[in-house]
Amino acid sequence: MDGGLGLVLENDGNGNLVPMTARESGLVIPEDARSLAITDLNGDQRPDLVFGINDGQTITYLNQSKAETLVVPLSPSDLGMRVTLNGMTRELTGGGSYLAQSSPVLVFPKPSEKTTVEIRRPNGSIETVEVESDATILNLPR
Ligand SMILES: [Ca+2]
Repeated sequence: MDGGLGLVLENDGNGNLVPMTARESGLVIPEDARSLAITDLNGDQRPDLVFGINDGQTITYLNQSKAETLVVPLSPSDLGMRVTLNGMTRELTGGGSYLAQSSPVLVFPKPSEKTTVEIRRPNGSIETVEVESDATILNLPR
């Protein structure tokens, strides 16, 4: 996002990030992008992208995936919380983008069977909770 088209990195499944061409990613931001926030704009439980443009209008990309998700709604006071589901870890972060902030929601692929989720809270405590296979939202115990 330095005045070019931007760059999307795809995880190859082995922990390596591989650059995608604009044609492959479908993302083209031809203007002077300054920020990126991730949030669910249309309430379909799939994260959408919101680009802030320097001296220009916001550009949004709605997620076109049909994949089902499990969302974990958090609050800004949960910054630093890590949630691990089926070997995939998500962490709630703050800042990192100019005058923009992503939603405090973690999104995972929907598990195909009942599974255990590990929660690492900002104070270092670790706990586990069970998630049913048909769950689409996981509200963590407070
Ligand atoms: Ca969405």
